[in-house]
Amino acid sequence: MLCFTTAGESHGAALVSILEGMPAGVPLLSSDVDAQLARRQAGYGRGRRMQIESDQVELLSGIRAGETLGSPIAMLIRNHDWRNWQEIMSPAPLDGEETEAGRAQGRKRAVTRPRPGHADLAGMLKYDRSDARDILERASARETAARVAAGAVCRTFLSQLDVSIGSHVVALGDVVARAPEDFPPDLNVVADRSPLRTLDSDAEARMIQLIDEAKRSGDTLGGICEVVANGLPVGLGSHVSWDRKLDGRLAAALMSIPAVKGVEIGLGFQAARQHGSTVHDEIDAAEDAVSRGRLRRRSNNAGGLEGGITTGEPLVVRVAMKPISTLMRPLASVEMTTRESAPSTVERSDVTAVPAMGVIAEAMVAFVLADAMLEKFGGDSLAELQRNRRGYLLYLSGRDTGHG
Ligand code: EPS
Repeated sequence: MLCFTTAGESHGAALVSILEGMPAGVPLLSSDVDAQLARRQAGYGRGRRMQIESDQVELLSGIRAGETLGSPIAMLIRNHDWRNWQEIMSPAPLDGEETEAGRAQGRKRAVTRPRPGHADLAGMLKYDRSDARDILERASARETAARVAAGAVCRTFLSQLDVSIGSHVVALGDVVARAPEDFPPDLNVVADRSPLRTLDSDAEARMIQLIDEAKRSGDTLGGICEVVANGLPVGLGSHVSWDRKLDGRLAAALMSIPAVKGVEIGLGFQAARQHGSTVHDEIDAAEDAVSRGRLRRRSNNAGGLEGGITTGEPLVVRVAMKPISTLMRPLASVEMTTRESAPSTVERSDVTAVPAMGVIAEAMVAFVLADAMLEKFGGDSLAELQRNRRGYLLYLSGRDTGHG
C-alpha cells in the first residue's frame, strides 16, 4: 500500500525521502514536517552536530496548493555540515584518485579503526571497503531525519482519521521514570517540554546528572521510549497470515531504527512472568465505545493489539535503544591497514539520543498505522477513505446490519 525510501549520507549534500501511496487530498504544509524535524533535533545529551543543523524540508513533488496529489511525495533536507565535508564526501574522484596508488592513499578523515557497536567493521568486510567512512556515513542515525519527514506526512494523514501519536522517555540508562497516574490528553505537549522528553520531573533531574557524568567520562547511554497511539478503531492488521499481523509489522519497523535492540507491546516481556488471569484484558459491553465495537477492556495489558489486530484500545509500544557506539574514551579495536591493536576511531557524536529516538519511533509507528489504515479503508482520495471508514463505524455502531 504505502512505502517509503530514504537516501543520503550523514555528511553528504542532503537527505532525500520518497513516500509513495498517500491518497490525494491530505492537507500538508512544509511547516507540518519541519515541526517534527525540530522535535527530532532536540533533547539533552546531543552533540555539536545538532547546533550546526536546523533541519527544514523542501517539498519537491506530490503536493500542490497545500494538499497531496496521490503521486510520490519527494522531500529534501539539506545538510548544513556539507560545506565542511565537500572534499571528503565528493562524489567525483579527487586529484590523484584516478590511480590505484592514489586511491590507496585514502581521503582525509578516513576511518580505519572500526568502532565496536557501529556498522563500521561488518560493513567494511561485507562491502570490501578500506575506509569505514564508506559505511558509517549511511549507517549514521542522521538518516532518521528522512524517516521523520515521511512519518510527518503519515501523521498528518492519521490526524484526519482522528488518530494521534505521542511518546515519552521511560528510562535513561538505569534511571526509570515513574508511570503517570493518568496520561496527559496530548502526550507530546507535556513530553516535549522536558529536555529528556520524560513525564517524571524527579527522574529527569537524575537522567541529566547521569548524562553529565557519562559525558565527563567519555561514555554513552541508551534508554527506553514508549509510544502511544490513540483513536485507532478495532480491526487494523490481521491474524490470517504472519506478515499481516500488525504487531510484527510494528516490531520490524521499530527494530530498523539505528541502535534499537528491543520492542515490547503492552506488558511485553513482563507478561511472560505473570499468570494469564493477571495478563488478559477482561471485556465489558460499552454502547458508547463505537470504534471498539461497543465493547471496552478493564485493562490494556495487550497494548491495543490481539491476534495482530487493533482492539481499539490505545496502542502502547516500548522501544529500547543501546548506548551510542561512538565513545570519546574509545574501546579496543584493530587498525585495519596493519591488523595491530589500536583504540577505535573517535568521531564527534552524542552522549545519548534517546529523546530523539522517541520521535523517530513515533514516525515509524505513524508509517505502519497509515499503511494499515489504507489497507483497511482503501481509497485514492482522503474523502473516499473517510467515507469507507464512516461505513465501517456505522457497522460497528450496530445501526448498519450490513445487509443493504
Ligand atoms: C545524527 C547526526 C550525527 C550524530 C548522530 C545522529 O552527526 P555527526 O556524526 O556529524 O556528529 O550526531 O549519529 C550517531 C549517533 C551515529 O551513531 O551515527 C542525527 O542527525 O541524528
